Amino acid sequence: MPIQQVIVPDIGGAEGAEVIELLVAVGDQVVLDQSLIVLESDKASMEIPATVAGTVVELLVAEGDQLAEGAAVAMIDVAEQVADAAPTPTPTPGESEATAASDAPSVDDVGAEQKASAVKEAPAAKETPVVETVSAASETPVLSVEVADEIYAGPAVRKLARELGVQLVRVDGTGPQGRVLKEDLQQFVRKVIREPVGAVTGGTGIPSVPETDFSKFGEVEVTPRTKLDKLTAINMHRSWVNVPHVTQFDEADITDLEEFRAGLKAEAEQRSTRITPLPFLLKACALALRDNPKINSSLARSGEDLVHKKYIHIGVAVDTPAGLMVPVIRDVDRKTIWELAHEVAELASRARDRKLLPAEMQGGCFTVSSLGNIGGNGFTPIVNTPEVAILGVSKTAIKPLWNGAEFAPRTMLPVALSYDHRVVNGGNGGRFLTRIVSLLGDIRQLSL
Ligand code: CAO
Repeated sequence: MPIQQVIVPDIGGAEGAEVIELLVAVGDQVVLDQSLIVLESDKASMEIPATVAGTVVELLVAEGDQLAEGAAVAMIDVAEQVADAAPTPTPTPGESEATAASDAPSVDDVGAEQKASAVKEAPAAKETPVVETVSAASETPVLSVEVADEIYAGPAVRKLARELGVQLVRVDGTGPQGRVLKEDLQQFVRKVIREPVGAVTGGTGIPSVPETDFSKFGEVEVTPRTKLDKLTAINMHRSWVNVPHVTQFDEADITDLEEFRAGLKAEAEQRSTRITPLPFLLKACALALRDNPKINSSLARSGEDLVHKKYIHIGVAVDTPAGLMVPVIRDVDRKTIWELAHEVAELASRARDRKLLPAEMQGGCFTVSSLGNIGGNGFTPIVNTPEVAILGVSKTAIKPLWNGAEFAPRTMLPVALSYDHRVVNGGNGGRFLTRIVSLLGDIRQLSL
């Protein structure tokens, strides 16, 4: 019978990939595509498959060897009857190790047993591709999987999965045809370890995003994220996955406010400050919070109670070179527009210089995120938990507004209110936003 050499195929240019595991020994029978060895480069681990079915007559590598594309791996005495039965796609044969008894057989073990018999009855495998099958009809399932589900993974990965107690059905495979690779398993375990206990209470959980090697597609540069960026990401993610968000949109006619503000410029200079629409917005929010106490509350952790705050502290999102910071202005309802203007400028400047104290970023009841100076006509801000609502402010535009007799040019400010729908219902949100719009449209009310 002809003897054929198996070589390392194209492994994406990896040089010096190390042999970390031998999956077969001399004398073993192998089927087409059965993994022979596992290579690990600095980027990935990969299993090198048999290119023919037959008997391994010589292994040309040892653990620890460094291989590149074209290196000889093994000599296989080709067995015609097995080669004929070679299944496609990528089979994952189970051998003795895959069927090793465990106290509680897992879905993987069940599949491995099925494959072990598939190897023995190789000719029949042509009709039935040799892949792991999790079936509701299986006699010893440990997962309540309702549908048949194919799992592709090599023996080394299966062995590791068994050692770690991971059911492969739960791991997203990123290899060819969804094959589960060693790094998929590692990624899965890392994710599970990071997940807070009890985070997933139902449904299917949050599927992970597979890792992408962007350098495969072009030049890339990797830079470390700032601590602040990473913290913001954690907070955003926490809010996004815990809070059912609803966002309502409106526009405030701030023509009169803008006229009034223009008239304050000289006084602002005298006071060595600037006056933007933001202090007016803060004041309007404070009054609207006072009138709508539900928006000024937080959900108790148990979910049983609402915590009503008798104070009105508002956070202001500040865009800084290091990332997003949210200093909190205390007792906004008791401060004048000048005091608020001064405090916003002072806190924003210290945020940009990274001079804020932790206490100055705590205790907020509500947040205002103004992108007005940057642009856009609307966005959906993410609630800054444990607060229950946030106001997103966009750029003003002059628009024609019907005044009952004619269209008149008015300065319109787009506002968007996102809220936690576990606490705030549409009526609460609608009344609150309408109040803000009405206060901004009639600045006389702001002083009341
Ligand atoms: N429409 C049009 N112009 C606006 C505006 C609006 N809605 N809001 C502010 N402006 C104007 C200001 O009036 C000012 O112009 P003048 O000096 O001519 O009056 C100019 O834009 C610059 O304002 P500013 O940004 O310096 O001051 P501010 O009080 O409006 O905002 C601050 C302060 C700290 C909120 C802001 O600088 C900032 O960092 N915004 C970004 C917030 C952010 O990133 N949010 C997203 C969070 S989620 O990723």
